[in-house]
Amino acid sequence: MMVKTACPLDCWDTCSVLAEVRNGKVTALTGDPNHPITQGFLCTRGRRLAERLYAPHRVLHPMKRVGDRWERVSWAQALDEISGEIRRVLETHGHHAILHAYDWGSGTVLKALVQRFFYLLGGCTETVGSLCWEAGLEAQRYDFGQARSHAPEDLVNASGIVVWGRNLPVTNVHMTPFLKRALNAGARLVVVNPLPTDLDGRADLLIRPRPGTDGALALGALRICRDEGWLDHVFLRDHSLGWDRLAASLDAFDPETVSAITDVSPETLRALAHLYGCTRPVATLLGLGMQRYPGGGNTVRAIDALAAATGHVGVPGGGVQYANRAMTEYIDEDALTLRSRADVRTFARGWQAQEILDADPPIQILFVTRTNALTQVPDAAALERAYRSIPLKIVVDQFMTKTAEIADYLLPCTHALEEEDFVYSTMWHPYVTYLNRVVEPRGEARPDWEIFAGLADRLGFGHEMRKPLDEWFRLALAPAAKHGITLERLRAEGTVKLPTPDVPWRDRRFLTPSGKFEFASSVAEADGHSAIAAHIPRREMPGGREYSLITPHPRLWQNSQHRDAPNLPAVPVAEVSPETAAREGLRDGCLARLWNDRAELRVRIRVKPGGHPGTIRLESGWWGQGVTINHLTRAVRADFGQQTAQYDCVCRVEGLPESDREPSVGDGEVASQGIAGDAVTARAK
Ligand SMILES: Nc1nc2c(c(=O)[nH]1)N[C@H]1C(S)=C(S)[C@@H](COP(=O)(O)OP(=O)(O)OC[C@H]3O[C@@H](n4cnc5c(=O)[nH]c(N)nc54)[C@H](O)[C@@H]3O)O[C@H]1N2
Ligand SMILES: Nc1nc2c(c(=O)[nH]1)N[C@H]1C(S)=C(S)[C@@H](COP(=O)(O)OP(=O)(O)OC[C@H]3O[C@@H](n4cnc5c(=O)[nH]c(N)nc54)[C@H](O)[C@@H]3O)O[C@H]1N2
Ligand code: SF4
Ligand SMILES: [Mo]
Repeated sequence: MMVKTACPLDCWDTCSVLAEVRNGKVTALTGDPNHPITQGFLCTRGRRLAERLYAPHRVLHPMKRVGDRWERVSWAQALDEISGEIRRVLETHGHHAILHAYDWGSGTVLKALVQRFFYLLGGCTETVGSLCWEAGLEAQRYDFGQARSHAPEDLVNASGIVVWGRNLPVTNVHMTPFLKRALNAGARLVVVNPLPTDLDGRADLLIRPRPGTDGALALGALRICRDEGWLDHVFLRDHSLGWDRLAASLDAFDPETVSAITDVSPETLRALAHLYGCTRPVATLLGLGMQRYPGGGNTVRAIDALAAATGHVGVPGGGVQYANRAMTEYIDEDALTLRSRADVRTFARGWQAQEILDADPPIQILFVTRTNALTQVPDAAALERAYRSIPLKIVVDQFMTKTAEIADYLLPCTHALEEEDFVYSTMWHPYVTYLNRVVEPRGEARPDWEIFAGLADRLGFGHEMRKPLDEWFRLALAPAAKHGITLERLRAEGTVKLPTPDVPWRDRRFLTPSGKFEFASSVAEADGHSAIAAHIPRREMPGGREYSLITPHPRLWQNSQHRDAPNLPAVPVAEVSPETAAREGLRDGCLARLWNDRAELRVRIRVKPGGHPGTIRLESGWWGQGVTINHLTRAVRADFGQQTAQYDCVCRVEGLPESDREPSVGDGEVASQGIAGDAVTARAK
């Protein structure tokens, strides 16, 4: 039997998936050839969903910490004890003493019911802000009024394509066929990234900026366009606000100065300016990497300004494509959460550690859902200390994660293949896909909503959490239904397109206060920022023997979700340039230590040519040694929103004698069961 469902992972692509089921077990997962965008193939992460479903170490029963051991308990016992504590804390400290820390480990719509539970308590403290993309979203809100992307099929209309800080062939694989089609039709490709990517071989122009300096790069290119007159004067006059102010500021960005800031030669800078100024149209595909710096939001504004002033906004084959927030207009998650009724205190995901330690009322109970915060939040050692200070900690997950290791209860939730739901992502294409339940839940796993409904039963509001699923789906789909996208249609067709514009801003009516594209934004100014895009230098400056440490998303797995990954190397691999290798005496394949004043990590060196020479790459999500990558990063804030700037990080590197014991995969296994201490020390400050 084939069952159609979808991939729930936090990803650009939102694939629809065909699951082959035999005797009640999933035997194969394939891509759905009928999905217009994801077209029948899955990435490694999607294909491995079945391995995660059947992973032998998946947690299938409620677990309770008793002393330094985990004990299996019944759902009734776990829910009775936890709801008792909730009742007590509500009476003694009030609802703000309960912290709900969550993220997007699974992106299906009914996950919103977990928030509903906390809001029905009167409110709670919850994590907000982003480790991911908020500075860029805010930047595009200032410029356009909202971040919007073109339909994927529109890319073929582009004559130039700039892939700017997006690791497209790895993180957004289903864009690749559209890109290939456009390149085969003659489009020129520019790649802007300090690190090598699989696209580099096809690029007409490769730009390797010093990490965190893309804002200066874009403003430098825009200055050349200004001086050469390579501008769209009609757009500037009729459809934009504040150009003169931005244009005047560009005097500071002459090619020599920009070259000194960015390490990009004046000739390459001119080639970039020439592409934007003299090729029409140019599509800019932004990733998230370049906004995880102190000036990240301003960087996105500078790139928006470059593309807008040279005439690439609101035209087929153009756009500065970062996210597709127009989709939020068609799905009403607030109807599920009841957010507006609640009294919510907020802590930022990125720097919640200090907020927890300073909290009044103090946090008494921590609930963690859909995140492995202790591997993913920068300065993980500080967060671990803060979490450990909380008297009662409950983690809802499928695995004994680094975060679950320090909990008092681990409650097992279902896997997406065991759930009925629907899913969409506001990162890229506008399709919503229905998840049919493929198999029965393993063990005693329950959907998140049902776990919290069980607590609500005991606290006297179970009826508010238990409606037929169709009722929840209809509430969420109410705005889409006005456009004919009903639950019945979604169920029948499986995948449905939301009516977002294929070419945003074609009518030149922007969602900013002026209705124009805003080079100078009063909203940015009111939020305490420069009205125009500025270059904000990074704070941890590489130089001498200190290297930029970039910790991008892993090739083979999703964030930290790799407990099922085959052939996981026992130590993480750090890619260094030949220049760094020569300078530090590192051989390809040698063991090394990587350290800064926050932590130290043992790595295996891979010498990789082609990137910015002073940059080290280490995939994020690692937690095999007890230490995580994010013990090295800093919990600092980017300029806009509540976004972290975790790529603003430097480290040193030094070879180790081969006789040094390399931790085996077994060490990772032991550390992640929470039985042993750290295999390798985290020198937490
Ligand atoms: N395989 C895989 N795919 C994923 C994920 C995963 O974990 N694994 N995670 C998903 C999630 S949650 C997200 S948010 C997306 C992220 O998707 P992407 O934005 O494509 O990926 P990132 O790894 O966040 O970083 C993007 C790129 O930014 C580059 N970069 C870093 N600093 C700079 C800079 O200063 N300037 C420029 N120009 N580039 C810079 C990095 O080298 C990297 O190639 O991917 C999703 N897809
Ligand atoms: N250094 C560095 N740090 C980063 C990044 C980086 O590039 N570099 N990227 C950042 C980005 S873009 C992101 S999005 C974050 C991601 O941060 P997280 O969302 O914390 O990352 P994941 O490792 O995907 O953890 C999700 C957890 O949810 C669990 N889970 C899966 N499905 C469900 C479910 O249905 N219910 C529940 N309750 N749990 C479920 C998984 O088993 C997993 O443990 O990391 C950020 N951290
Ligand atoms: S992780 Fe992304 S690309 Fe991979 S199968 Fe899931 S939605 Fe598709
Ligand atoms: Mo993300």
